[in-house]
Amino acid sequence: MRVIESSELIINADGSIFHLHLKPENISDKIILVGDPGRVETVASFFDSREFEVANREFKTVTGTYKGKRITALSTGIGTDNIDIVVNELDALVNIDLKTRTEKPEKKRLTLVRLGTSGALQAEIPLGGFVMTETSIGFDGLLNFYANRNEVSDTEMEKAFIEHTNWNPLCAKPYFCHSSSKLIELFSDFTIPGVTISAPGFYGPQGRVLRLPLADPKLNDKIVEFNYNGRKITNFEMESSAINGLSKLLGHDSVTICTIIANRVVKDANIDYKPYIKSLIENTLDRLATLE
Ligand code: R1P
Repeated sequence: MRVIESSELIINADGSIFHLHLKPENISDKIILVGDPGRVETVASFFDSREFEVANREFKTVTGTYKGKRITALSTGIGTDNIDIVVNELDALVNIDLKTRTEKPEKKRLTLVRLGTSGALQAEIPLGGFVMTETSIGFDGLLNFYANRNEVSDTEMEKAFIEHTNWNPLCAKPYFCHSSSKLIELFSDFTIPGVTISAPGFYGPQGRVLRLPLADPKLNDKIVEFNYNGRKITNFEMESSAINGLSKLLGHDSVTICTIIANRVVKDANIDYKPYIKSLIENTLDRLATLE
C-alpha cells in the first residue's frame, strides 16, 4: 500500500487539510461550490442550521442543513488553479485516510455543484437566465497534466473544435468534459442547457480587449458559430472544466450552473445580479435536498 509523503499531502497541525483547513467530519457529501467567499454566506442564509464554519485565503466553508439534509457551501476563488486545490483536497478528505496517508479501499462519491456567474455567447440567452453546463470546454490546460485525460475528454468534439477554430498551437489543447447525467436531470427543470468554456483569464482568454490586442481576434466569432451536432457554445466562465475533469478522473458527480450577467454577443450587462443568484441558490438547494 502506497503511503503518501507529508510533502505531497500536507496536513496542518490540527489535523486539517492544507489549504481548505477542513477535517473529514466537517463536510457533507453534497457540496455547493461558489467563486466568491461572500456567496458562501448567501448559501448558508438558506440553511435551517449551521454546524461548522472555517475560512483560509479564498476558501470559506459552512456546513449545515437545508430541509433536513446536510450540505456544505465552499468558495473556490477564481480560476481552475484553485479548483485543482479544492477538488483534490475534498477528494482526499473522503478517500484518503489522513492518519495512515493511504487510499481507502472503499471510495466515496461526492456531489459537487458549482453556482457561478457567467457571460453568454448566444444572442438569445437572456440576462438573469440560468445556464447549466452539460459539457465544459477547458481552455485552461489543467487536465493535460493528468494521466488518462483522453479517457474523460470527448476527443471527437475536441477534434471538431480544434479544426473549426484552427486552434492556436501556442495555447493549451482544450479538453471537453461532460457533467454528471444524474445532476443534469436533477436541475433540468429550471435551467437552460449549455456548453461552457472555462477560460484561464477574464480579459484576453475571453476575447476582451482593453489595451492589449488578441493573438486571434476572430476566435470569439468562431466560438459563437461552432455547431457540434446541433449543440452550440453558450457561455464563458472560469472553473467548470477542471471541476468536471477532476471529478470524472476521481469518481465524483459534478455540474455547474451560472447566472448570466453579461451577453457578449449583444454587448449588454446586468451588474445588479444578486437577486438572480439568490434564486439560483434556492432552486438548487431544493433539488439537492431531494437527493439521498
Ligand atoms: C470572474 O469575474 C469570475 O466570475 C465567474 C467566473 O467563473 C470567475 O470566477 O464565476 P464566479 O461568480 O463563481 O466567481
